[in-house]
Amino acid sequence: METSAGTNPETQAALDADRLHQPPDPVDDTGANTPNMGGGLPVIQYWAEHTLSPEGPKLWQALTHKSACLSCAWGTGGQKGGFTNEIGEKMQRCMKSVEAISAEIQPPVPPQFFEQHSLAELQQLTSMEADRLGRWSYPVIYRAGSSHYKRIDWQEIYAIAETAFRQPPERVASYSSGRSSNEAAYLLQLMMRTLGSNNLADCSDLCHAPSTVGLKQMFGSGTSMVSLENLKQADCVVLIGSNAPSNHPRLMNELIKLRERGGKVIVINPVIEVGLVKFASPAFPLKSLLTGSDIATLYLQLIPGSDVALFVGIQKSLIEQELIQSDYLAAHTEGWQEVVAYAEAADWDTLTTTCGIAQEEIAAAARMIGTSKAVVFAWAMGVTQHDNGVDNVYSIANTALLTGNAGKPGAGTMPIRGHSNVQGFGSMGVTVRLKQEIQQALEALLGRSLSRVPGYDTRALIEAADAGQIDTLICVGGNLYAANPDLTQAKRALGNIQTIIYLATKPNLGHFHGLARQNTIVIPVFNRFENPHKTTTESGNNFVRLNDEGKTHLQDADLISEVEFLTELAHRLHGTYPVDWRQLQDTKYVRQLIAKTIPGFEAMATIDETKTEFTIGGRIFNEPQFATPSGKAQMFVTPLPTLALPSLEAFPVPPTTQSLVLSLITGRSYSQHNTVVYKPHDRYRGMPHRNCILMNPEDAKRAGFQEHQRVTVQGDAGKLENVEIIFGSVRAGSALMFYPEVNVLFTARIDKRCGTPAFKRVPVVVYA
Ligand SMILES: Nc1nc2c(c(=O)[nH]1)N[C@H]1C(S)=C(S)[C@@H](COP(=O)(O)OP(=O)(O)OC[C@H]3O[C@@H](n4cnc5c(=O)[nH]c(N)nc54)[C@H](O)[C@@H]3O)O[C@H]1N2
Ligand SMILES: Nc1nc2c(c(=O)[nH]1)N[C@H]1C(S)=C(S)[C@@H](COP(=O)(O)OP(=O)(O)OC[C@H]3O[C@@H](n4cnc5c(=O)[nH]c(N)nc54)[C@H](O)[C@@H]3O)O[C@H]1N2
Ligand code: SF4
Ligand SMILES: [Mo]
Repeated sequence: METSAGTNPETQAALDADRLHQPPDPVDDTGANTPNMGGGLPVIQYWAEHTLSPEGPKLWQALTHKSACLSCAWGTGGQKGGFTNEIGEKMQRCMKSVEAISAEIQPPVPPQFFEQHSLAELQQLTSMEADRLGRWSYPVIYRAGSSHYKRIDWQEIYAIAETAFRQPPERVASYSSGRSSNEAAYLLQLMMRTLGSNNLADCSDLCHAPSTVGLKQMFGSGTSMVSLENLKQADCVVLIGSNAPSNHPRLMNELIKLRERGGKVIVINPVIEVGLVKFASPAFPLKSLLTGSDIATLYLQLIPGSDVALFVGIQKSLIEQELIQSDYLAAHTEGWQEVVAYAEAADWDTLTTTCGIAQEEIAAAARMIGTSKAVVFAWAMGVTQHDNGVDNVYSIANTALLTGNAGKPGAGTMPIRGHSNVQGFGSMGVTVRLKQEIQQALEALLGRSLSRVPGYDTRALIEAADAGQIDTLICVGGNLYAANPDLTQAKRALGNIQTIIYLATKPNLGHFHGLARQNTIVIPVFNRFENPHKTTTESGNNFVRLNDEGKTHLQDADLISEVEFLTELAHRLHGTYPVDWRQLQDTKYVRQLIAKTIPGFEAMATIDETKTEFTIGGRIFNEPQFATPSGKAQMFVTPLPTLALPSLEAFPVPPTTQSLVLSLITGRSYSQHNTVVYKPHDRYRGMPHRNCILMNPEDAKRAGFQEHQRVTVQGDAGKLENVEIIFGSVRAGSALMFYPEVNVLFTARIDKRCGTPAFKRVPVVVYA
């Protein structure tokens, strides 16, 4: 096994002896043979090997449990069975779901483990090794000055937590990641806001916040306006900055079906992702599995960070080809004149050199969009993780509006959301941008106003902690440490916080590196299919799932549900104000409270009886009547980005003959879930281990590098050494590496309107 951080041999031996739960590897580990399509037989092989292995029965139990898939926000599973999508179609579970469940059904971390392994040893672990330690199954504490994590009992946990949360509300904060339930999310924000704190940082700050902010301003609603039914009526999909074959595999079924009915797919991505060219879906065993289905009709391999220039170019071409819908614009939008004027005035040379796409190709894309009947614009992190992420979103939605593709069936804007319940967290009020309606409802519940002190989003939280302004932090899931840019700062910042409480299912790097100044507590929690009570979640398409209660496979374990922990802590802090917190341990009452205070969730009040999963009201627009005060969509001019990279002199590198400044895309391999690595290699991109840089062969040639040469990659915050060069189809001038490891390299710029870091265009120098 390749380990980039170089685990010391002793730790490695101890860990191996303890049991590294390593499921059989279905694919070629060398990464040498890259497939010519995404999906395909390796996926079936993975399914077969896992479901027939000793873990098989547990896996099937989880797969068939009536709950939403843990992995992505496409939202497969729920009351109609684990394999069913939102409109009742079967066979919708993908391999990523199996991957996620396999990690959850690992054996527990053994009872004596933390006595035998010091923190120093644990800090040597890679992400994958940390995950493979097993499931957290009893609570532990790390006290400053100690060498080991130690078991702790519940009385002491509550005593420490209660004291910690009695600090001034501005100095208390939470962070959350979108895997927990709506009920846990709702309780978290209610507990925090009752304390007087708005510090509700969430992983969405690092993710789709630009979509939420941009779409809310334009349409009055920050989520997708497209339902799954609607997507089925589209005859064109523009897929921007998304690696859906890996991160939202079931979206690929929809693209295959769209192509089969004669529709078109325009892919906009600086990397040629093999699965976006051709994808073989197990859902179409005869038609597609062996030969693969064509996905992209047109693939625009733009320069990273230049999406605004490309979309203004498309707008300009739509105007030139007389394909804009002036009647629609006049009737249903505001601000369109400025957007049209800006595109008209833009200079073709500037547009094409900024985005690196020829005018003819831009014109072809415009023609496809302008002549299709119903176009869906879908996007993910390639759009949002930039310092102009909100502009990217505006420019896409402007293009939708110019062609009348918002507010009709089969068309609209569709951010492809990340974590399986990240959108639910936002809906429940876990956000620093609380909707006014929710604020009013909560103020009525509390009988007083909420604090007006603005809350810290994720980056602001790290900055505040770095400045010594945070005493207490509760993390409901996630890996705050490794998800952030500049890991040195993240570690230092967390180290300034007196008390950190992590609620988690599995160990991750954050539990060993993100340590508090005084006490770090890790509380083991049930996952979605194990909770002793019902929960709900929300998909990226605004569909609310009801998840049945379940059981854990962990024997003699001391786990708690997130809901139980949060209500007990809130009870100790707030008594019975403004609600009887302990009564809320029956989650039915939380759902009733949600129905009363969260707009669009009225059906939640009776979901326990009706078992009817539902689409949230007021979000899917089938008519061009939007949720803005005027009912019209608001359009905004999007300034073109300036994409110059710093020169070599800006980096602290030794004099060298061979070097190259590149813009680095950081993202996910085909075998990881965010900061959690499942397999070291990425077979679809031909990267045999984590410590690789995917580079354009022309760039390499220019700097005199060979493939497989080992180089140093240096950013403004740190460097990674011994990085192997792998040639791939990445746009010249850019390169790709994997997070979380790559987060040591840089301090990211952020888009100030939403706090989201520019993870996708990181200036680095590569040198021999
Ligand atoms: N299996 C699996 N599923 C997941 C996750 C996971 O880690 N593993 N994570 C979940 C989460 S939280 C999220 S947010 C999503 C992430 O899903 P994605 O957004 O698909 O994930 P990324 O790996 O960040 O890939 C972003 C894509 O954007 C492209 N890109 C980079 N820069 C640019 C640019 O400037 N412009 C354009 N147009 N494209 C660009 C990259 O080449 C890449 O193909 O997936 C969710 N689902
Ligand atoms: N360089 C770079 N950095 C990035 C990104 C990037 O593309 N590039 N992407 C960003 C994005 S889009 C995101 S969303 C963030 C992700 O950031 P996070 O959401 O903070 O990180 P995850 O790795 O998803 O968190 C995984 C951990 O969640 C815990 N967990 C899993 N299920 C549950 C549960 O049911 N309950 C509880 N309590 N805990 C659970 C487990 O302990 C697991 O180890 O990373 C961001 N960071
Ligand atoms: S597409 Fe997403 S939600 Fe559906 S099964 Fe796959 S990982 Fe789960
Ligand atoms: Mo995300």
